[in-house]
Amino acid sequence: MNTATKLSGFALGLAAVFGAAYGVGHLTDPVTPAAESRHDSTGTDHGATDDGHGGAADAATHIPGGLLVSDRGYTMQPVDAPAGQFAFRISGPDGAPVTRYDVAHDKRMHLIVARRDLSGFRHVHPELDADGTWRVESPLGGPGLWRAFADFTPTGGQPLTLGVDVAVPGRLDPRPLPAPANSTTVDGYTVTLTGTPEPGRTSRLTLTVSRDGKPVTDLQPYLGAYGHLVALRQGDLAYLHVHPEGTPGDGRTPAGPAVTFAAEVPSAGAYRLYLDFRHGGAVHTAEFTVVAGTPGPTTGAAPAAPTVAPAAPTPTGDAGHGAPGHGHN
Ligand SMILES: [Cu+2]
Repeated sequence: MNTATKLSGFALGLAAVFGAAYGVGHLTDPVTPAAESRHDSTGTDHGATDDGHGGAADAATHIPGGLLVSDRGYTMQPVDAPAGQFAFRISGPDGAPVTRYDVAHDKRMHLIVARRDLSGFRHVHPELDADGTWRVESPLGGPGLWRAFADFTPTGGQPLTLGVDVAVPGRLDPRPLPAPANSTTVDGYTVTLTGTPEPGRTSRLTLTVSRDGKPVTDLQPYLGAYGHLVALRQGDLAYLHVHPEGTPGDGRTPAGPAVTFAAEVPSAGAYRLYLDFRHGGAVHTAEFTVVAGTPGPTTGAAPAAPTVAPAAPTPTGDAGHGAPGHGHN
């Protein structure tokens, strides 16, 4: 008994040390000192998962989505596909491909991809074969190291987001993360962002859509909402998917111009936000860089990207920021 108690005490100590070491290793990442001081709420989760000695399942429920290729018995496995197609399976706790999924936001599977430099974001909906293979026209828009996220709920299980790296060969010019901005343009729309995410607590983010200087008040429902917001953390692409307050047709949610989200980011640092909205029969994606937590010197992860500035919006500073952020194709 005593031995067992000591052993588990020792194991806990090890986990804490691993956690601390992991945190130190990440000081060079684009995480501000404020994030490190908070790392008891996020960093130790990584450490506890890394150590692999028991408690990993618990820890996995606390770390952000999309960082694990396998969680709670479910594993994402890319499979060979014809040129121009992307295919994968989800294997279940019994090792066999999962073929039964719950519908969430109109779809059984949401596949999100982005390059490791946060460019090239796409959100698509694959089709399921009878053998449990998901197939879709490849959303990978060119060379680079991509992260592919499968966002789904296996029937009888809990919602999961698994992530896997996929390399597309070819010449790649890593792109610096666009500077933080409160306004961006896409497909002729201007989208402005109010609110700043705060690490570890819920923040309201409101995105307002206008076109030719006029508010857009006839947004069209897309996957059961007037907007879908995905946030990816610079450095590890931790994944966050948020749905807005209110549902189309509930009698109190206007169809624009503002769509409000309640979002909680897991740490301080830089994030790329991707807002999908539908108007004129097409889905548009507006992208923003935001810095959560205490504005500070965020050092770019990519050698070529030393330009992530603290969130200090200036009225005249927005013009150049939006367009370069567009990662499509
Ligand atoms: Cu989707």
